Amino acid sequence: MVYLTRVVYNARHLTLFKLAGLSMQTVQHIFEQNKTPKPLVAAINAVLDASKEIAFLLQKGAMGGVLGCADQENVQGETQKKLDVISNDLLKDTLKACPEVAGIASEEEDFPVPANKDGEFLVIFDPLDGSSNIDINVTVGTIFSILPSNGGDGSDEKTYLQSGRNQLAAGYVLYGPSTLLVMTTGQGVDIFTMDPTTKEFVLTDCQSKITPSTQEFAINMSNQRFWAKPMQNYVADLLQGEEGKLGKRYNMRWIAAMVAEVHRIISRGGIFMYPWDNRDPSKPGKLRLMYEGNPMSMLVEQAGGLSSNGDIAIMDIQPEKIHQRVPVILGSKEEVETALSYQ
Ligand code: AFP
Repeated sequence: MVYLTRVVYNARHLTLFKLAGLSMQTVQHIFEQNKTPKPLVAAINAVLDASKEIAFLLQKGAMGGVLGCADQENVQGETQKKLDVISNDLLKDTLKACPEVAGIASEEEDFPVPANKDGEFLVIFDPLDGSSNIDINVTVGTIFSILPSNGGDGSDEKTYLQSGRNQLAAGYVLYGPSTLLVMTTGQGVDIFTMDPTTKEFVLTDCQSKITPSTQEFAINMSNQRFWAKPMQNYVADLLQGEEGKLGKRYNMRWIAAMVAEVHRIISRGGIFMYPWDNRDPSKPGKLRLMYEGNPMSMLVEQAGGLSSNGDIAIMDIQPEKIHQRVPVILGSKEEVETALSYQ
């Protein structure tokens, strides 16, 4: 009976795809179509293999015994969730086993980890972004960025300190009601949905574009008093709606997972901000440049949006440290331009 339901469901699923003008193209078809170099495909596939395991563990939830805290902190002093540690280990082990990968850097690793001496790529990732959402069964995601190793040693932090413009691929796997892969190799942004029966990522939206204007913003309003004056003024004008100088009514969203906020913006437009604030002078913003700011900026720019630290494009920043923090303003082009006009 279950089998029959599945057959009927899959037949209907295929029909829907045909109706939408999309054939059942897997991510591997798209790699071939885009002529993505084979070594890069191997590195991306390693990330995808690990992410499928992570998706499986997340689906098991409390039954898998993986919820809750790990009784340890990462290099940034944040309490790690068990799934932060497990996801990091899954990605680390899978990437180390991939000969094309020279080294990895992760939010959950104090220092870069060398992998293979002749590897062509450095893979930088946030294994589980938005991990405070895990225990409440809300969306989280794996964010990744792939840089050339330039023959460098995967253990040397300096080899990783390349601007976001050097990224060869960037993307995220979103673990929500469905598991999605949103990725770019510099030829636009494609969205794939993981078929729960075959575990294949199937193309469900190609060449996604962010609408240039929006009436939706995302910011953690509880930090308002810590922001710089220009950001306070901009958000005050957003709140004024049609009665203020921006002349339109805005809605607000906050999921506490950048990966989900960026996905909403790619899907229907919006602006996301985690601006500079004065809570801790050693942290100019909460988000991390190398594994949050840069990969998300590549996706946003490839989808026609803008991404800035309030001063310059995030991908133009020359990184100084692997765990460097960065203020972030990104999303619909016109709205980001408006926000930047206040700075
Ligand atoms: P965690 O992965 O540690 O939960 O942090 C998520 C995040 O880096 C980013 O994804 C969110 O946009 C932001 O932090 C949420 O921060 P708040 O705690 O201020 O809501």
